[in-house]
Amino acid sequence: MDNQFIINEPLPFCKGCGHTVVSKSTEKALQKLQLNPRDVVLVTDIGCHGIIDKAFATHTVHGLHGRSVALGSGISAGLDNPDKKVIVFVGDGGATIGMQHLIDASHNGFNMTVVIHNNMLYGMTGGQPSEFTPEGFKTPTLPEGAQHAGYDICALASEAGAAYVKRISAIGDISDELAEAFSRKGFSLLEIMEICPSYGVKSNPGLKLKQLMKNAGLDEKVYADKEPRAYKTEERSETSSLLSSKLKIEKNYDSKLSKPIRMFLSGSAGEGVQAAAELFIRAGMKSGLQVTKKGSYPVTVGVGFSASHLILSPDEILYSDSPQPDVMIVSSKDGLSFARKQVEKLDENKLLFIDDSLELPETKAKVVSLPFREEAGARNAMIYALFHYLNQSGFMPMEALKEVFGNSKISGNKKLSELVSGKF
Ligand SMILES: Cc1ncc(C[n+]2csc(CCOP(=O)(O)OP(=O)(O)O)c2C)c(N)n1
Ligand code: SF4
Repeated sequence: MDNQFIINEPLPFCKGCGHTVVSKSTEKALQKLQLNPRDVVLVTDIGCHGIIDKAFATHTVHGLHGRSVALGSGISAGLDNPDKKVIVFVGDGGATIGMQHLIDASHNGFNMTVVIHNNMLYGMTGGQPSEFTPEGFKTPTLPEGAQHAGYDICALASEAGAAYVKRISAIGDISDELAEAFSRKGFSLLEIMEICPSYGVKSNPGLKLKQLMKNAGLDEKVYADKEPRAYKTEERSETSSLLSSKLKIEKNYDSKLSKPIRMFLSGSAGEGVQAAAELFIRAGMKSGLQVTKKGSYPVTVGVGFSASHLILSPDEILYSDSPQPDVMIVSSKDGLSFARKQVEKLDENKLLFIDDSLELPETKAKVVSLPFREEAGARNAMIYALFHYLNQSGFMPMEALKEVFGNSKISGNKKLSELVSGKF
């Protein structure tokens, strides 16, 4: 069904959570506006409300805590397309953390709707107060109740220049209110008040949402309804696409690949794993393949493991993760401790290239154990292992990899260059 927006039920929230009301009403509102899921970008934040993105058939982007508004602003500015709808979901926790983004987005008039799920506490982490927690409202970590009033985000966003701002409560069907906000041009914001059944209700027994809003002066009303200040970027026509450098890669070779290959490369930070992965997929592109690359490394850059998930495919790649790699290449101790579990799960149809200095975990995979580090040096072990893998698999021409290697900085390493031209 073209206008089905929620494709995974039951929804992932606790019983009675207002987030369910918002999600279901969002689907209904989008249906009322006759939007196609492909024309909607739903940007979610960290928090309970954010786990909904798995259920939505729209485009979805899951941001860091407090950054969904910034991401939505960038998407809206980059799209600059009135036929596409950018919707941002954020909690009161995320709105607290990313307050400046909210104020800036209101001020700049980005074309999007922000839906604040204000349950007056940080739900996902067990009920800490946010800067939206009203005076006297108790939470599990603040049993004496908040000392002063929380932010009135509706007043702040209106003051900053938002075109449309309204506060409502998550009771009953709120699809009309959501549809109204979604249909506005420029920046619109809907603050939806809820009490989290798991932490808010338990900490404030008997408290009714409407009564609480009344006492706190959180009126259910329209705060701003004015001409949009639509964001326009002057540089747009002169700025080249972020992908343009990649798009210049021309196909000069043919690949024999008939089905996708999923690869998992795992080594150490500072040992050229990402650079090697990049060269390999460039060679893939030169051979007419579709490719994806996803890097994984610890938050502290430059230490520990560095891993890269690659897919090379003769056809379009619709899912870019590679939970079950066909080939794993492990080039260092850090890489092995990160990838060990995955190595142990490999079956007899999979291939493992591993440096021969490493202790071999139990695995059913076919193993190729060679002295990559000793022969090419730690810094070049991964690219050297990739040359070996291509030599064995032959799914694309060695010349493609040699060409991208030759044009890269890595080929400046004399020892490696001699090894590559001597062996392959
Ligand atoms: C920058 C940052 N700080 C803290 C956390 C930990 N954290 C994860 S979810 C969460 C609470 C989310 O609360 P809220 O945004 O109000 O959403 P809700 O869970 O109530 O829907 C926190 C603090 C984090 N992920 N990132
Ligand atoms: S913890 Fe609270 S906010 Fe999170 S899903 Fe449960 S009821 Fe909703």
